[in-house]
Amino acid sequence: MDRLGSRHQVLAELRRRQGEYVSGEELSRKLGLSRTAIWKHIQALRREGYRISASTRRGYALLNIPDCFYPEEVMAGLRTSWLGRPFYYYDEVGSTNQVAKDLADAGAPEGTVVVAETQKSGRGRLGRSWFSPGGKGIWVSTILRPRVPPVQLPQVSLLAAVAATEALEETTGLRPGIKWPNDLLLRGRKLAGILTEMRAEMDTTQYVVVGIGINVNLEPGDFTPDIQSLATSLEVELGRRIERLPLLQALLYHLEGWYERWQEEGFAPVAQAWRRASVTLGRQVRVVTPDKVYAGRAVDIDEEGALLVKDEAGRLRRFNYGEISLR
Ligand code: BTX
Repeated sequence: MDRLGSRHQVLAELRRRQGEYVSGEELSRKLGLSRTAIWKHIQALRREGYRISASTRRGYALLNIPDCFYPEEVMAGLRTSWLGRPFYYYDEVGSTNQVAKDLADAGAPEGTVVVAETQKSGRGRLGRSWFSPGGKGIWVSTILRPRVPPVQLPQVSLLAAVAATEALEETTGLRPGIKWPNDLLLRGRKLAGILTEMRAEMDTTQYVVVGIGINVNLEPGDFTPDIQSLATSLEVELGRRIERLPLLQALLYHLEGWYERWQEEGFAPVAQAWRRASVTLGRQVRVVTPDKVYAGRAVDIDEEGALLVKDEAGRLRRFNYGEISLR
């Protein structure tokens, strides 16, 4: 057994009996390791942020696991059947979407997930950037290989927004509104964003990378001045720290569920859930496209996920992508 493997075994044993003391002798016997080796593993785990009590008489007890996305912690409570396998965890990357795209280009399977504590050049849509400070949010990308033609791919962004809303509601009780196509807002401020990037040829989809960023434990002073008045976080809204691990696990669970449902039943159920969570429909909006700005009332999304906007003259326009502001 290599060093990392035996450290995982020590952790697994302590986790199985979390809060209880397990004697060094018992661990040593069960895992076939010397008492000194066990002590070294305990020290390494403590350096990673695990709170472990050590008593000469009683042994070791796991008191607390760190709020990090260590693969063994994510896997321990993951309710998905395929999403999250394999799971890549980084302390720091440029962009998890870029890492996921490189992996997908190299043949990584559907279900691959990439998570980082910090992104140095996190990306937003249309060449914008996404502020992703260390340990304060969920910065995650997933590789999906849907069996649909590329025209249907914008629907993946909408289903991801629905999944994220449900995961947030399940773990925090908050229910963000979705601004078309996939911004999650609380009190009109951006809590989370979604960036989907794809590789497709003619009418075949190779892969879609769904990148989701959720502001979890950012405090007001953490935001950069340019986004301070536009952005929010769960901590700001709830006035307390939120554990990120169960939220990531819920996010992957709901994303897998909605993705499977979409593949089996098509877009209709996604559209229905999206409409319920939408803060866009029924509102006066301005749609900014590269060549023009259109004003009108957002009336619906169509069967492909495009936004339908009716102007004052009663003309209906359809937008596949673009940027809207709510008025
Ligand atoms: P977006 O283009 O809708 O939003 C980007 C805009 O939002 C920025 O121009 C800025 O005004 C504002 N902004 C930047 N950072 C934040 C933040 N942390 N909270 C609120 N507002 C912010 C939304 O793009 C898509 C974001 C996807 C982010 C994920 S994180 C994991 C994955 N990897 C990656 O590089 N991007 C995705």
